Amino acid sequence: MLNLVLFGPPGAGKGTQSQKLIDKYQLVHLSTGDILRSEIAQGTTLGGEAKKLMNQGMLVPDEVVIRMISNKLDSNPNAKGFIFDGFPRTVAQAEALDELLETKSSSISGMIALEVNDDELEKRLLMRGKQSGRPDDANPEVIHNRIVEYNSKTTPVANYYKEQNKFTSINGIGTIDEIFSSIGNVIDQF
Ligand code: B4P
Repeated sequence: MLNLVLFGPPGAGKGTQSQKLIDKYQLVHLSTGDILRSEIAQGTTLGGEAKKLMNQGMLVPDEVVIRMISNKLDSNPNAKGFIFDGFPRTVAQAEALDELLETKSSSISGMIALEVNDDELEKRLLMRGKQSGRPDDANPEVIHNRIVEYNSKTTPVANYYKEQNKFTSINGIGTIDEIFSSIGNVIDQF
């Protein structure tokens, strides 16, 4: 099984690259951001709670996203593998993911981190905010909060995978196809 963690700050291009990766490798795409936005759109209780936090640029509680991922793993028993996009975002989520995969006699193949500087991130997210109307992309203060959350809670997740020799970082600036090709080169080494 190919189980890939796509990592990087908000706006690094995880969602963009995931779309291309699922086509090429026939993996199941698990984006916690997409699942949460779908809960919000459906007006569920979980969506209502998540909306308040997401609109401030804060992370949703670990137990909520871990339960969501656990359900998705259970509902795809015949998957060739998974792309974890935007998850894990904390060390507790990374530990829980290892435990969930172990119960399925599987494990993470590797983490690929997209490196993009803060100025470029802000530019991309504000641009998307104008086109998509995503409230967390429309406001520079919220974008700043997301980057702060990333630096304090999510960056340590990279060390978790470095300690397991499963971490590779690549340049996330360039054309979408150039970055996709760099990711493919890393996957070929797994
Ligand atoms: P996410 O939905 O995961 O989104 P993201 O980090 O904003 O974006 P991503 O990196 O996928 O960027 P994209 O490809 O779209 O998170 C949203 C919120 O959900 C979080 O803030 C948090 O509140 C909550 N959440 C989600 N998961 C959670 C978890 N596990 N635990 C707790 N809370 C969680 O690209 C962005 C833009 O850049 C696009 O407009 C794209 O067109 C552009 N772009 C992409 N590649 C480019 C390139 N090479 N050059 C130029 N532009 C590019």
